Amino acid sequence: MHHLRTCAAKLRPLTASETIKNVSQNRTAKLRTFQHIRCYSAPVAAEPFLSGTSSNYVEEMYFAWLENPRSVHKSWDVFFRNANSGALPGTAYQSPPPVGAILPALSSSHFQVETQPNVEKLVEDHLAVQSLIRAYQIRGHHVAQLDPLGILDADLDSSVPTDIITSPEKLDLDAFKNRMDVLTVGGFYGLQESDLDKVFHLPTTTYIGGNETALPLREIVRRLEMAYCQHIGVEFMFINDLEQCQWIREKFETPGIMQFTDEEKRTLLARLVRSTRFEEFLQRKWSSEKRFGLEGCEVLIPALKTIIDRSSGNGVDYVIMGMPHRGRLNVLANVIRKELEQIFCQFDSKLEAADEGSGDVKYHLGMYHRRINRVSDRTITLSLVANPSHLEAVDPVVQGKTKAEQFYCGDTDGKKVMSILLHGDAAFAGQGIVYETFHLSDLPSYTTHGTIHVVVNNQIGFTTDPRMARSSPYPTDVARVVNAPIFHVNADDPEAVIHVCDVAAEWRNTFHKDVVVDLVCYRRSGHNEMDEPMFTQPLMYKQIRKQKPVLQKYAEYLIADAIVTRQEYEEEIAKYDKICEEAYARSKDEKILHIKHWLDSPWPGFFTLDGQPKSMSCPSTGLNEEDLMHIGGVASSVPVDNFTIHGGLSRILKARAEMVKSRTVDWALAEYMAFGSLLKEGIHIRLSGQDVERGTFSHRHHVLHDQNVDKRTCIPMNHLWPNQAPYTVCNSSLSEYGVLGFELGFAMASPNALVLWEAQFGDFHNTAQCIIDQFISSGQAKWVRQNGIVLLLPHGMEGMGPEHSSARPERFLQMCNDDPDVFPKRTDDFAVRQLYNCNWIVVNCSSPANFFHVLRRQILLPFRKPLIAFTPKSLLRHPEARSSFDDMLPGTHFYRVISDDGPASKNPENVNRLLLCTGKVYYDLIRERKTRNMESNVAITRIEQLSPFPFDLIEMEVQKYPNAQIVWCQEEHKNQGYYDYIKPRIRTTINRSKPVWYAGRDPTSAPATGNKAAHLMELKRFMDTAFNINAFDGLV
Ligand SMILES: Cc1ncc(C[n+]2csc(CCOP(=O)(O)OP(=O)(O)O)c2C)c(N)n1
Repeated sequence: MHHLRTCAAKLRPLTASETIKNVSQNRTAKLRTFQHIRCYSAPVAAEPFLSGTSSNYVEEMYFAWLENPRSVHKSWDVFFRNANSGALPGTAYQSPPPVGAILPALSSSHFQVETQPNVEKLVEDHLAVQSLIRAYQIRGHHVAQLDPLGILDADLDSSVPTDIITSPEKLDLDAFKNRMDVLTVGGFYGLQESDLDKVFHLPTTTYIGGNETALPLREIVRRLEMAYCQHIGVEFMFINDLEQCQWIREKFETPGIMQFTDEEKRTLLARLVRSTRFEEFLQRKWSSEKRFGLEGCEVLIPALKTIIDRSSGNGVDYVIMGMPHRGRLNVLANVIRKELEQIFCQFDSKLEAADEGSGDVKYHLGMYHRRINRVSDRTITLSLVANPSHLEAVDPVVQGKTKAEQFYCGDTDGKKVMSILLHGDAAFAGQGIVYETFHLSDLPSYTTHGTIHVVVNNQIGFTTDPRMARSSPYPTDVARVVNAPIFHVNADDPEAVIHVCDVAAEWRNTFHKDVVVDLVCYRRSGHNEMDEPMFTQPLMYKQIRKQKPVLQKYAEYLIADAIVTRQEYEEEIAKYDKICEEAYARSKDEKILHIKHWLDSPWPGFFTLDGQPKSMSCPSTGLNEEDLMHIGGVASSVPVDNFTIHGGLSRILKARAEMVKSRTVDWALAEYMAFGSLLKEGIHIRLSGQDVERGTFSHRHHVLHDQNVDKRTCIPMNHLWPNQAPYTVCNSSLSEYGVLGFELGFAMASPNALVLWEAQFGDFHNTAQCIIDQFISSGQAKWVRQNGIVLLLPHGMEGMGPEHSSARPERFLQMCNDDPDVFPKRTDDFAVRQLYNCNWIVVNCSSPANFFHVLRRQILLPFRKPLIAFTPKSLLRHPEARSSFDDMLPGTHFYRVISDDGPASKNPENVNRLLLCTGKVYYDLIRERKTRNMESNVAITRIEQLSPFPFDLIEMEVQKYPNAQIVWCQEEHKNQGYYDYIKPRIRTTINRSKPVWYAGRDPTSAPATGNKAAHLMELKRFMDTAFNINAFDGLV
């Protein structure tokens, strides 16, 4: 009963997405017919034929029958035919004809089919065997011999699945015979020892038969053991695509599939020699240096090389890689092929840095190298992306860069550019960013068409045992969410590793989907070479000490098989050692460390030959009237025919048209103008984030949706100019860490693109803090790598409560590198030079025109810096937050500071208070000033560019109002917002000649009150202080 219910559940009608994705049209139609006619709620008694039958088996048979009705037993054929033609429950089954007639295929087999008078038993046994085959396919990996040390279970579970006829010591094939004893007590599926020599027909869902369509059970089990329970554990049966499952089965089940030529074996040995001897060389020369060696997973190098060789052979010409510390030097030397002397000289502490950068070369800097792949004989570019210590943080960055490189070379399906991500087992399981990155893998605007993930699963994380480090059986289980096949492999079996890597590369080439190679290995030393692992892993390390290195094992095997001689092997070692020694000698001549040689993404032609900006000026960011009008026209229309937009949107577009007519822009239109004009100049624009297409606040509407045709959309921005650059606007998954990392990577690839990430609300940026801290704010200082990414962070205290209010400007400002106590050198190019020297630019614009200019400036600057822009919410619709075309015409530019131009500025000596502020609070202040009739004695100056701080302009402002008290006004709480950043800089500007007073909310822990009345009360108090001329009397 239970079985049939499960069966019924499994044969449920497929959901729409399942049917589209997973089943061919044909099969879907049949399935639906079948589903429609069958009544699964029928009691099991209605189908006595099925009682006790494995539900999996029925499903399997059904799929096999759909593929080819002849592939199943005749009785099943009759059953499914009857069912499909509408037979009532209980009437579909017909007794099968005698065995001689029903198994014609078997008679041609060289195995003897035993006469079986009991047909029911025959059917049952076939069901059992087929269930057994499926059990191996699903659960065989749980018993595969994956741990080279033989002490841990890769799935953290020592038990053997009850339905698999096996026991853990299966490597010894002689012992295997004894294990068939298990059958004597009856296997899970009811098979007996006496069944071992019976011949069974093989279903279409297995390839173990090779050319045979039937095999004795003994042989079936042996072949299943060979395919699934040796040194490779294949996890794939969760994939709900029959074609993909069949493809994998074929790659691992086909008898003799894992065969290598002698030449391939010698290449593999030579690669292991390089990998192993490289680590040994470093150990000999720098025995007290950390190098996060690869010992215990030396096979990683041949593994990666196999993936690259095979992918290159399939047409890939650019591979972008991201990896952690473990084995990084070895990968640089032997996969990317960075000159060895350049690596060795990093160990010289006396090496002088030729350029900025913190000299963090060995474990973090990137690399870019083009060379000929000797196996495919094609040119290949390899890039290793610079990464911080923060494990896995580089994953989305690599994906973004890969996407960008694909985009720029028109590689729409990932045939030319691909990524490889390397992981440690503990980090892969523990870091949430891995999950976030996987979730980008199949999204149209984020997919890189398949990433090959390689896990260096040394079964330990720093000192932590995997049993304390994860709750999932394998460290790789996260990959299951995207239906990526996972190939676990014992890293001490190099040929198994190579086979798996070959299959992984072929998988990507065939299906363009992610795949995981889990190299189950060990770590010969501690976390680094100075670390004592026996403190915490005594037993494991006792075993490791006894462990023969994989090179030695493989060499002995090849020598015994006469594939190489001992002498050849020793010569190979001597040859590589000599290469290392010679490079070592050359490395002594390296006196200067050029970090610029370690760039993962060079921008050819953007800088001068010695890496400097081509100028130290920025042209006007203004635009001619005609272009403004044209962009405005497109922004307020639907540029395609027969396209029905929503009535509300029609009104919005109409209002835009009115604005254009009156030569004004609001925030959304200013952004449109900036984007549209850059597109004309050939600058690609990519705006990504949650709901950015419409805009969280429904102000943007960059993608129009036809109200009558499902999924018909129009992006007017792509209809602006005949030869414009493309505009990409994409709603992202609900991830900040992953998506911001991705966009940062996208922005890395080219300086000629404006890449923007918008947070839904600014406060959400902190779930991407790692990308902000480790890459955006410090990337250039650490890795000499510029990046012009723009962060749009909606910010503002609008009584919405502690969430959604603050984008935490204080955090960004605290990370700015400008010195609060030093007025920068006054030069003619002061403003641009300041930008050149800063780590990022922080702005809070108060007018649409200024926002327009700052966006355009990002591209017109002769260098790239990240831009952090706090963007408004209520100002999006504020009637006063509008700008005239006049403020955007040629000759206009971004204002770092906007001075008061009202009555106060006409008689500055009469001004007794200068209010300095930034962003939206300006509108509250001017309204209040007007209400209080203080327009002639209170001047209000806006600081639009907070960092780098406009020391020069603030100096002028202060000097202009000699009799004024200086008050910094902000709506944020005192310990938040801008005050702590602004105050010391104003003090430096005025040479500490006056106090800088504060008007705003008191310090608090939460960014805002949750009570609207309290919010308004705070605002009133703030205004009272700002406009009370005596507020600071008596205070010093
Ligand atoms: C996000 C993050 N947290 C903590 C660390 C500190 N850390 C460095 S290596 C390491 C262990 C990593 O284990 P695993 O991922 O298995 O890689 P392995 O070193 O074993 O190759 C830890 C916890 C880090 N680098 N990054």
